[in-house]
Amino acid sequence: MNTYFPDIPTVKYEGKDSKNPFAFRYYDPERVILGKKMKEHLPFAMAWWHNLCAAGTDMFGRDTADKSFGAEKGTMEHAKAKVDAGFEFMQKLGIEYFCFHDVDLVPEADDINETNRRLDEISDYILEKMNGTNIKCLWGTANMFSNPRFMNGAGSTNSAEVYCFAAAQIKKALELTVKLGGKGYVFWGGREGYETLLNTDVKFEQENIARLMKMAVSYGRSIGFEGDFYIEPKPKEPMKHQYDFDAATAIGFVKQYGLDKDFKMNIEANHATLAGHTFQHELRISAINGMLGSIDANQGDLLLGWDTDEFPSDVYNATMCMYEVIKAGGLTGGFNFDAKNRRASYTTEDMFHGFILGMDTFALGLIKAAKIMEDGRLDEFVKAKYSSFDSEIGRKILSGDATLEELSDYACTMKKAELPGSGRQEYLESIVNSVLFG
Ligand code: XUL
Ligand code: CO
Repeated sequence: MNTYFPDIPTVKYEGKDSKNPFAFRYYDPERVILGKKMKEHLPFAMAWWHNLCAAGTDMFGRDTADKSFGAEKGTMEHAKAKVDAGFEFMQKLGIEYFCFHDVDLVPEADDINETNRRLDEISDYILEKMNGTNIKCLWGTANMFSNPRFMNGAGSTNSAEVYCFAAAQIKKALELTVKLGGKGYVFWGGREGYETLLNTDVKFEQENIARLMKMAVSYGRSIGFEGDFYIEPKPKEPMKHQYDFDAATAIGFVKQYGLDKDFKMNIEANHATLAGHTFQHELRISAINGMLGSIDANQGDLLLGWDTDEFPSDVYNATMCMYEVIKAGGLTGGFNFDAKNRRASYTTEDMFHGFILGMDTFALGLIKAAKIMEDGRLDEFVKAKYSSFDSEIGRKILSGDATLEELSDYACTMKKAELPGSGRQEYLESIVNSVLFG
C-alpha cells in the first residue's frame, strides 16, 4: 500500500485553512449535505487511461511523465504494476471507483484471442485486489477508436469484418464489466462519424451503430448486466462530424432506435463546451429526459477549442453541475475524472494534486449548490416566471385541450399583449455570486 507513491501520505480532509498540499480543503467524505454524505453525493472515479497510461505525449513531443511503475511497458508485469499503483493511488485518495477501456488494462496483442486471454488474467488480478477494499468498477468500455482497423469507426465502419471485431470487443468488455461488478457500460463513439459526405452513407452507418448497440444490450442482459448503458456525446475530435454530437442528438438517436429503456447519458464537461453548450445545459437536457446517468468530470479551455481534459477547477461550473445533479435526484453512475495533468506537471505528486483539485472543486460545488437550493430564490423566480400559466387560459393550454381558434379569439379580445415579466438575469447572477462568495 506504500510502494508506488511512498512519499505521498493518505489524503485527508483538513478544512479550508489547511496549507498542506496533500489534504482536502473541502472534500469531507462523511459530512452530510442535504441528508446525504458527501461521498454518496460524489462517487468519484479514476480513469485508468489518463491516470495510469497517459504520460504526456502530444502531437509535438514524447512522454514527459514516467508511467512505467517499475516495469517494462507493453508487458503483463507492467499491466499488473498499473493495477497495484492504481489501487494504492485510489486508496490514498479515498476514491471508490474506477473506469476502464479494455486496452487500458493490457497491451493489445496481434491476435484477439491472446488479448482476451490477457484480459482474463488481468481481471482476475483486479478482482483479487478489489477483495478487502471498498473499490469498485464504475463503468467499462471498449476502445474502438485507437486501433487502425477503426479508422472509419466501429459501428459505422464500411468493413463487415471490422464490425465483427467491434462486436467481439464489446462482448469481452461487457463480460469484464460484469465480472468486476461495474454499474455502467459506456459507448463513446470516437470515430462513429465522418469527414466528408462525398464518401459516406450516413443512414447506413447510423442504422449499423444502432444494430450494434441492440446486440450489446441483448448480450449484456443475457449475462446478468443490470446497470445502465451510456452514450457519451461529443461533437467532434477525432472526427469532424460525430453522430453523438450532444445530449439532445444522442437522446433522439436512442429514442429513434428503441434503445431508450436501456441507455442514459454520460455527460462530459469538455465535450459539452466543444458542442457549443454549457456543461449545465447538457446535464439539464439529459435530466429532463430521465437520462442523466453519469458524468465525466473535467473541463476544457475555451481559448483552445479541443478536448484538453483538464482537472476541474471552475467552481462556478461545478456548482451549476451539482445544482442539476441534486435536482435530478443524483446519478445512477458517478463522477469519473476523465482528466489528465498538463504535460509539464509530470511528477507523481502532480497526479495527486490533479485529483485533490478535482475532488475539492466538486465538493465546493456541492456545498454551494446546496446553499443555492436552501436559499430558494432561483427556484422561486423560475416558478413565478411561468405563473401566467396558472390562469384559466394558461391551465387550458397546459391541459392540451386548447385549440388554435380559441387562443386566437382570446388574443383578439385582449387586443394587445402585455410584455412578459423581466428575465432579471443580472439580479439572479448577483444572487449566485452572493451565495458563492458572500
Ligand atoms: C474521449 C473520451 C473517452 C471516453 C471513454 O474524449 O472522453 O475517454 O470517456 O471512451
Ligand atoms: Co470521457
